Amino acid sequence: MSRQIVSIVGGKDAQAASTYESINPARTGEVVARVGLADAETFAAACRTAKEAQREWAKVPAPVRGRVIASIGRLVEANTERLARLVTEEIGKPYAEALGEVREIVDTCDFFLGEGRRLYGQTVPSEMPDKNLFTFRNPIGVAAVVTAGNFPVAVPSWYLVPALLCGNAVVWKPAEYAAASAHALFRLFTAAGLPDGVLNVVFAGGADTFSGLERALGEGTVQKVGFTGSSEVGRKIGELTGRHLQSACLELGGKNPMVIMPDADLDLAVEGALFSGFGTAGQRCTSLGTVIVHESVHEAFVERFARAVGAARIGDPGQDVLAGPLLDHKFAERYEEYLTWIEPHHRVVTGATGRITKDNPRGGFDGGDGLYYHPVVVDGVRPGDRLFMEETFGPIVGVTAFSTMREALDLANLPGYGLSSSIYTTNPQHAFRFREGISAGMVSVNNSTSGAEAHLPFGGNGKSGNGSRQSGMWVLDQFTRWQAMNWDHSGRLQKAQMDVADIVPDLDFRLA
Ligand code: UN1
Repeated sequence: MSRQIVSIVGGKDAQAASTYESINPARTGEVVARVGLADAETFAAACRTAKEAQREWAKVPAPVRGRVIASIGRLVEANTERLARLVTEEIGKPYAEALGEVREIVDTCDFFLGEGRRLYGQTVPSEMPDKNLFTFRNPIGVAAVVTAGNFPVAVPSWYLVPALLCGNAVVWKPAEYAAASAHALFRLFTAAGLPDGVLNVVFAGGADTFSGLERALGEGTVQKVGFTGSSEVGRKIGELTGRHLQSACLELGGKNPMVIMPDADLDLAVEGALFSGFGTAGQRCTSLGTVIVHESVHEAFVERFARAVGAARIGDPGQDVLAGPLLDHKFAERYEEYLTWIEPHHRVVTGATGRITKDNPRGGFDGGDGLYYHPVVVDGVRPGDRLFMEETFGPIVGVTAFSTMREALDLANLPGYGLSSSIYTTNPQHAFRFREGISAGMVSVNNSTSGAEAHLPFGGNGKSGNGSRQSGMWVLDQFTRWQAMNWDHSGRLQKAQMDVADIVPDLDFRLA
């Protein structure tokens, strides 16, 4: 049975200008939800509503806001299976991973419910007597949050939970193709008792969202933009916010490298590459892009990796599979374009490529009408190749060889992204050299490029972002602004830098 959903602004259903059908990518004939899409004005109006609501929400003591976050965590936990099943149905994420995704929301709530009793400011000594200095974290106001649908509930919670805890209101624009999952999460948040207008959800197309955001920034109703998506759109959002002297928290693409040293445990590396590259059908921003393997173990690695990929289960995401279908038609089309980047000097070591169909099956699996694709490993990629340089969201991994650590690092950094990375080695010196030299915001040692824990700083450099970090205590700097206060109780005007006591040292003193 398909759902009908629309945007919710100030606690009320908002007008839709058009309808979008969110489908089940494992059975494309099935409509999961009919989604009413709003126009730019509705987006801007939601930001005005949020601005109004934020004034009162900021007055709620932070520990009480923390209790609301605690309730959100409990509600999500109590609805784990339903929410995970919906995620599987709507974007084809294998159920075990969908459960993990829901767990990530609970973890985020667990972390931030306590932050309600901290949100520490500082007391700082003054350079003058009878004067006290303090710092306070103030909420920023309204955050407009635009999220992708590959993590339709966990990644949004990384923005929503800390933003709300810090006393901000939020206008959230989820991906249309994951709208039902987003709508369910929205309802769990509001069931925790958030006042109307503090959290609003607006379903809208990209162009309407952009012009709605432009209008809202012009009206002064948005003080922070959170965006998870492509580097191309991230650049535009960065430009737009910059023009309005606002900053964006950008979590963009990745071309995440995995370096395999000659001393690595090769079987462990194969297992890591398999999950990094083809778990979630390669559709994480942290998915593996290129394996950079030492020439002495290159052949052995490629042979074992191809074998592991061949044995992996692709299929119904409700079953125990490594990967299900691609997220949506748009992603399938884009992925087919990436396959055209395979060049004559490349060697596909995994057999068939393209969509899994009756004429192009994977063993006994013909894919039905699902958006299933063969996992592909391409050996021999090199600098300059599009496959080597650009993000290829989907189940395709490149392999290249190196001889020295310096060369491995140069290859790993060359594409200019900098989100996640991984090294397989048994030598601590290699691990630390790699950490120092890699441009990525996140480094794994003997582990997958994906699967960051919810309380470490998450974010990238270069084409992967603008240096912003989500998660843990680090994200507090995105959703609060520091305010410095000084209080002089001396009863006279003491001038900073001028009325300061001076203790005169004897700088000519030397030990005999
Ligand atoms: C994303 O794909 O946008 O680290 C986020 C990971 C997950 C989050 C991925 N915890 O792979």
